[in-house]
Amino acid sequence: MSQNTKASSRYNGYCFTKGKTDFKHCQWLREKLKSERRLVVVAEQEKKPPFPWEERPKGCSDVVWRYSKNPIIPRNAIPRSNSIFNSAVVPFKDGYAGVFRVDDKKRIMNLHAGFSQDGINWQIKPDPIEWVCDDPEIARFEYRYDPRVVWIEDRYYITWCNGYHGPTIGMGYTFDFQTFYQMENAFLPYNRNGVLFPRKIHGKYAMLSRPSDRGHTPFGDIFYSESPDLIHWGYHRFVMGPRSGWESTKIGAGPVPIETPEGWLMLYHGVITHCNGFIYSMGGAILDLDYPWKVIYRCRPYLMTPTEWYEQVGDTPNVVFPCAAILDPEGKRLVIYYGGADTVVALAFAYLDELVQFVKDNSEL
Ligand code: BMA
Repeated sequence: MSQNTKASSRYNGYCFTKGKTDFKHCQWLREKLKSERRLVVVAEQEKKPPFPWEERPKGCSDVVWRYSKNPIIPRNAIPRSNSIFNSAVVPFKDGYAGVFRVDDKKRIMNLHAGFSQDGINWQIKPDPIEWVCDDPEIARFEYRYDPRVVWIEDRYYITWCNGYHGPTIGMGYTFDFQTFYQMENAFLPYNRNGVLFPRKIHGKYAMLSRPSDRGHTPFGDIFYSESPDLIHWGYHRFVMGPRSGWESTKIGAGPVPIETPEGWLMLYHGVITHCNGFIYSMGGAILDLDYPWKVIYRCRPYLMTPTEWYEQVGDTPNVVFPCAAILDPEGKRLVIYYGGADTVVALAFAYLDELVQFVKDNSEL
């Protein structure tokens, strides 16, 4: 991957100095590019895409609020889809790109690439991603779902729940959202909700995951693991587990953790078992920047629970399942992409500083 593309993508929204939510590092990068006479690239970077955003509605006091035109992606957005949900997007070139969970009309779960100018109106490719992979054992398809996407160093990495004799964490990467390369599965089955951190920690790649079972898993804790090469994983550490109320059955990491001065903001899903089944809500915690298995704050109330028709009615009622969050170029506004009722994709918004403060003010460890 060329330095040019690397620089451009870093500038486009995922760039922080250690422990600070600002863009000083990017400023530095910009100056460096200028001095290296790669001004064309800098000019390109300045074509910032519109940020998907809507202000908090009047009278609403929630720290996270929903987009008034939700859902943004209906279940039938492409001819083959039964449902499109639990999907991940990132800033890309002068717009956005993403990897979408599409369950087709045979009810096969697979991943599709998609593109958008504004982060709200999406064109999803009609056919699933075909992965380039040298090893037929790994390339063999069972199912793929619940992707996360993150820019690390020089490319976009994708993690997802991959069928390999049961669910485990599949991994791959792309430079351009056209050609996708599949890597080794990160862990043994059974595991779900593999979420990479956006930078190395102590010189190692880092991932959150949720060991599980073959079925609808009535348990689940979040663990942290490290790797020198994104293939061999170890140094496994317990992060946190379920606790009473809305997160009493199981929990799992959601979007890629967001680096803030207070620590890594981890949005996650928590599940309670009701008479009618599971209810999936979204919660928030802040993890230590250097030792992310140490939980510094954990918000006691949920941040969002299914209350709207597109969260309560669908193939699986009562599901809010966040898989991506993008911070605006100023590091202030956050847009969260989540699946509604295992059927559609929806948006929610928050101010990062308010959200961090809310998690702190309402924290119980
Ligand atoms: C989990 C996963 C998610 C899904 C959720 C609610 O186990 O299968 O894809 O959104 O259940 O059904």
